Amino acid sequence: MTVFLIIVVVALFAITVWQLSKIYQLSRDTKSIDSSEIASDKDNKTQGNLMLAFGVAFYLFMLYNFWSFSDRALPAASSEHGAQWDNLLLISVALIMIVQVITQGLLHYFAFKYKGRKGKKALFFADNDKLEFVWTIIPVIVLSGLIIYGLFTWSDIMDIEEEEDPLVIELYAKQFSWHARYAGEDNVLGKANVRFIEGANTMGVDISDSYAFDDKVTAEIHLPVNRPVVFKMRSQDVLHSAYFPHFRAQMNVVPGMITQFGFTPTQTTDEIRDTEYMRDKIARIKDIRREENERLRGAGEETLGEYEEFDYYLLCNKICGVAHYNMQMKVVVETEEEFNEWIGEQQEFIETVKQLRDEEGVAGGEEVAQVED
Ligand SMILES: [Cu+2]
Repeated sequence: MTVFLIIVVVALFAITVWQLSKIYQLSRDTKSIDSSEIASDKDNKTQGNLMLAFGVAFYLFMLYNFWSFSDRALPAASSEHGAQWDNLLLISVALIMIVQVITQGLLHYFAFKYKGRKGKKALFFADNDKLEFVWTIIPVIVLSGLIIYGLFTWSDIMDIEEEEDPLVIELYAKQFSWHARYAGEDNVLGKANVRFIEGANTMGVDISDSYAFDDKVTAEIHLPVNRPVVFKMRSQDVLHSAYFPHFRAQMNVVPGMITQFGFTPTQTTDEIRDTEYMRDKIARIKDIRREENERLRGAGEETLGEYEEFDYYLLCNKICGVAHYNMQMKVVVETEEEFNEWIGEQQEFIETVKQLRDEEGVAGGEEVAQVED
């Protein structure tokens, strides 16, 4: 790689020297200019037509992409703030599109219309205050509007109101998996630090902190619908990013600090499975799988399993290493009763503490027993 870069740098340097020497030569002797290097009317016409053709092709390609890939877009948000986020994105993209279509369109059209012609001179004027005012003030107003709107939306989304009694869950990231820790009955997470990682205590929870005893470490995230949830995120090793696409939530997970993001899920897993969008999508995935399986069977290779149903997922959205793509955790949004039933079945961290103390043979049993009462 380094050798390749050195070769590229040397080559670029050689080209620069060659070009410079050419310019030097041209500037010294105007009579020596080869007339084949000066654009003729025919060249200009070709270039002008190409510019117009490229502009048209560009927009046709854009329309084609909208047409054929719009069904790949995410479905309506499954969280309370998601609609706000979608609106912000839609308005930003719409504005960018309008400006883009106008400016790019004019660029190509003008390049075609005002192509060079023999004897034709460009109009020269040094400056135009009115024009400069217009092209400065319009972007200023539009961008300020967008930024202020974005800031309000951001603070609305990031503001977690404690009085809404959010469910507290820790997300613990490491190469290449997620773990979740529910704060338990007291809804307060026990302290944790990577230095405490030992045996079954894979998340480094402080086993001397009594707040940790009722915490529950789980392999899936279950969320009761319509209840605010706050995720407190820690990383064991490198930078990860907790990404819940269907809830429009994403936050970096940074080693050495706790980051957080809160949202309120508004649609249960069962409800989203029952939407038209999801039924179409699943049918499409099943079709692709069926074709692929037929191909694999024909080639005598092992087939893929049957695709079952849609599930929400927590993904990692930072390229954190070789198995980054596989860093995911299932998220189930369910009714409060279903959630209570599920969380009731999860093991409390006190069990892990007991196990660790048994293994160590440390005389900590009494203290643990007290906390249990
Ligand atoms: Cu990751």
